[in-house]
Amino acid sequence: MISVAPGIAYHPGYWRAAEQVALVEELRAVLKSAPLFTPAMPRTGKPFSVRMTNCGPLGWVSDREGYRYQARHPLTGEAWPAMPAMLRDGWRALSGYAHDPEACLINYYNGDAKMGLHQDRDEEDFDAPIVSFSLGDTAVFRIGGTERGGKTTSLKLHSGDALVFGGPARLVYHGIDRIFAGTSTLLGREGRVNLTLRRVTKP
Ligand code: MD3
Ligand code: FE
Repeated sequence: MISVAPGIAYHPGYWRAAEQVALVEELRAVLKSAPLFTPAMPRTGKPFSVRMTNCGPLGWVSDREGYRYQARHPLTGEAWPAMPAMLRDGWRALSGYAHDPEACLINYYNGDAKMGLHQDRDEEDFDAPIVSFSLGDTAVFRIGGTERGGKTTSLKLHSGDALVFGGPARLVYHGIDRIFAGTSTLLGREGRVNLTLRRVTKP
């Protein structure tokens, strides 16, 4: 484990190759019942370049009405599928938090997708960390401080890496600058999947 900054723990290669394959199999089953959707920016309705879905009791969505967590898929109206046990176990191993996650946001980046610098502040519980897992193509991840416009650093994230953001890092600005398409064969096509495990409500 590498401490990148206070509250940020980096676990390069947390998942072995065979575990990554098993995770992708679990995710294919999740996507069958909860297909990827294209979120839109609040007010403007501008589509994200990243497509998303969720598993677990709650899921994060964004549309013209705003950002929020909800119990159902915005297109199918069905409850989100259960969180795979592997992910829950990863949370238990890495989070240092006594309660299980309620949401796993699944982001899919094609080779052109990116995510602008933002804070994650739609959760009630900022005491719980956020645990992130990367699968597929390598990405350039950018991390700043808790104020917009502060200095930033970047980190390349590879398939199998885990990151934990807690305490003083829970509200840092972060984003994805670019994907290096074709750097991994894990997904059987170009692109990157990022999983973020979140506690939404206070236990
Ligand atoms: C630091 N996802 O879904 S993961 C997101 O790679 C998001 O898809 C990026 O930002 C991705 O909101 C980055 C790393 C990450 C996730 C959530 C955080 C870092 C974080 C929340 C607070 C602080
Ligand atoms: Fe985020």
